[in-house]
Amino acid sequence: MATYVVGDLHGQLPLFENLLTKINFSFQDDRLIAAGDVIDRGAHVGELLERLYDGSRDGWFLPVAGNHEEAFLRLRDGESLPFYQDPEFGGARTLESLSRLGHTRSRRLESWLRTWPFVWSDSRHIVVHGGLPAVPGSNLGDPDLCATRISPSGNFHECVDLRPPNVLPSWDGRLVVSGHTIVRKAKHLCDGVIMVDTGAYRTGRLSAYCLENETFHSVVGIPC
Ligand SMILES: [Mn+2]
Repeated sequence: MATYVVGDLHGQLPLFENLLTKINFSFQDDRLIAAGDVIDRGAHVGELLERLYDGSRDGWFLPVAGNHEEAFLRLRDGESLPFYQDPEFGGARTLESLSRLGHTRSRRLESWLRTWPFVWSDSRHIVVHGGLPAVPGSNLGDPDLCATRISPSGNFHECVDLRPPNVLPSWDGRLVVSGHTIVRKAKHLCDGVIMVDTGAYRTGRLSAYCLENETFHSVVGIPC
């Protein structure tokens, strides 16, 4: 059994399929965790979500929410988020893609997105999109603060918004694996923190980290 954490997918279904092939992913025995930002920017958001929705029902896929999922759900709740459909943020791609799926399927996916947690963890690892909010007065993070701590900007939960140098190791020594900030190569940021987002939507490089083997994997292709 292997558990992989994949960086920000942003609708990159072909790259995702290539990655599964490259790591010889077993849908029976392995698990894959997405470190948030599965939606927006890419051309295949709806199809990718459907693939992952099936994967979660079959038990091999586990999601963690990113700032893009948080923004999408707030928009759906009627908030005015002018930045959401900016080309840079890429939300129009998600709205178009979901509308192509039709009302029933897109509502089912939206309901599922509402269940995504901010953190996945086990006894040795913590997966979060941005980083762990800092324990007051220290330079260590605490996953228990993820559900409540809001960014100073007021826009997002802090855990989906943090970037280096504010991506901190956990106070309890568990390894933190995060996305959100694009790195050229998936790597250790420092002791206790791994970054896996290699910016697939624009670089064509999609990366993952295997928790059990402590190995990095990536594929390179054409982003869509
Ligand atoms: Mn992000």
